[in-house]
Amino acid sequence: MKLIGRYSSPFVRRVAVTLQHYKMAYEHQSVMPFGDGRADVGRLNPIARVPILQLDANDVQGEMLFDSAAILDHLDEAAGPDRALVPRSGKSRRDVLARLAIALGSNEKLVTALYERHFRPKEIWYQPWIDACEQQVRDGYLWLEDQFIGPWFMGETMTQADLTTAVFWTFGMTKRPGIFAKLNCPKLRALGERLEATPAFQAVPLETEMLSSQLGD
Ligand SMILES: N[C@@H](CCC(=O)N[C@@H](CS)C(=O)NCC(=O)O)C(=O)O
Repeated sequence: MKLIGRYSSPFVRRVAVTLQHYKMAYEHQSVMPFGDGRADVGRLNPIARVPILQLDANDVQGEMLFDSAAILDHLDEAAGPDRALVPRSGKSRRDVLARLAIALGSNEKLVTALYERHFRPKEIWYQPWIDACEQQVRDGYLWLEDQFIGPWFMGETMTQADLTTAVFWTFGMTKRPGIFAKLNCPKLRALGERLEATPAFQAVPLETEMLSSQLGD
């Protein structure tokens, strides 16, 4: 398998950490969907987005999977129901998917605001739109904090909700410490610190990229 996309992307990184967690071997092509990398990514994904997972088992040679959720769905299937980080059915599955939806949505709003701040000259940033996106980020994480049972999100068992939220928390703290350091989310903060210290996370350090340096706090 080959994972395409730089570990600066939280969507790529959650796939990579999951691969590490499942102890699945993979190659990594660290490429950004911006600048010089855009054409390379566009040759693989029609909308030039990462992550992409290129499969290589005999029956699926060369098949490309797009979008972190679809990729993780495939990895869960390959891991088997006993190891899968998303329960197979029922209320426990719905609960994990609900938390993932809010984590993903919050992270997408953060990325939307980052793009506005990065790609538009500062003089024409549309601040009401940035403020609205960042409020959705805060509301999403506060909801997640409220849902956290402990010691894991759903209680006794670690799920993809834990892994993804920890990856996104680290991304948020890195990109917008001015927002994340002020969020009253002690459980999410502790979750992030705990998981970042584990081998699966340590094997996939957050890579830096151009978006980070120009954004202030
Ligand atoms: N829903 C997608 C989001 C992926 C995404 O937004 N990737 C970003 C990198 S963080 C990207 O490729 N952006 C380029 C673009 O959208 O043009 C997923 O979960 O994989």
